[in-house]
Amino acid sequence: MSDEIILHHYFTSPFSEKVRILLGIKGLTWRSVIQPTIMPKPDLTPLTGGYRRIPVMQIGADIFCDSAVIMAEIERRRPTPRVIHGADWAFNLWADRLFFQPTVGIIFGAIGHTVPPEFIKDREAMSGGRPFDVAGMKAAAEPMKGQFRGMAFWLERQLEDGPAWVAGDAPGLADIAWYMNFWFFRSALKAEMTSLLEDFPRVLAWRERVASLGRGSTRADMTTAEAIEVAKGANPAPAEQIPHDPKDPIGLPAGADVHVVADDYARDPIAGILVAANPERIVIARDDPRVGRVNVHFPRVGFAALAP
Ligand SMILES: N[C@@H](CCC(=O)N[C@@H](CS)C(=O)NCC(=O)O)C(=O)O
Repeated sequence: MSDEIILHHYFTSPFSEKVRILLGIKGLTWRSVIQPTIMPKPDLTPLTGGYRRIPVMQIGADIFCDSAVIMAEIERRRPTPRVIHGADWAFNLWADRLFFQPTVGIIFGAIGHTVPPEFIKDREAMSGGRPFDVAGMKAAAEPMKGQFRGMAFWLERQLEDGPAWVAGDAPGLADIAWYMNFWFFRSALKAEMTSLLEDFPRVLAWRERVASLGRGSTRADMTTAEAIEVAKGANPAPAEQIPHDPKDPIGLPAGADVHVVADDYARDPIAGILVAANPERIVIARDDPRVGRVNVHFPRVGFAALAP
């Protein structure tokens, strides 16, 4: 079935956990494709045109790169129950970047010395050569715990005043965004997280509420090779479904050759033909000998499209 949701991910990926929770809140069924945690990813990059991060969602020959556009597409396809309200995206970006920094610092400060050299090499290459500085992360771990605790305290206060969920009476993207960091921290360092937050009872109870939302149901797992076959046998969704905004500051018409680049890390340019750019996303079309024609979707915020 070419409209199945196929999630390319791996279990320890916090950005994938966001998507898995959204699938759970929506009660959706999805197929799970496990991708490698380091390069090469020979059955992922033909789909994405070189984008290597995780998660990636595939629906037929439409490929969604980055958890933000993945969640936007899931919400578009399955609007009820409503999970995303506009301003939630601000929480999401903050949690992906500013809240994620102390989380990563605490985790790798504690376990950095156990990380295999090939992982270190891969992540250094992904970040444009920035050293994976185990000693530096170790030294920064305690200050980072202070940052994490300070941000968790905002949530404790929020839950004191308000309903059970971060932004209202039902679980929403704000919960998903905040939760990702608690999930990642706890998966690596459960005792440390519990001790850091033991006097934040509302946060701990909320964490359990989010954890029990489920992760949707997975039909049978799919191999990476099967996912390639699905793309090959499908056509991208018609372009009319994704309006091109002529006012988009990209300043290029649909049909122009472009390179799409992330503005943070893993900045390898993804080449394609512009299908649409609008305030929500950038979509390019690509042809690949193994998968044929695919449309690759990126979130607008966090990515640029440049003339090659
Ligand atoms: N902004 C991206 C970030 C994705 C990201 O950094 N994912 C991590 C895994 S959680 C990753 O791709 N690491 C490198 C890799 O797995 O190859 C998103 O929201 O999806």
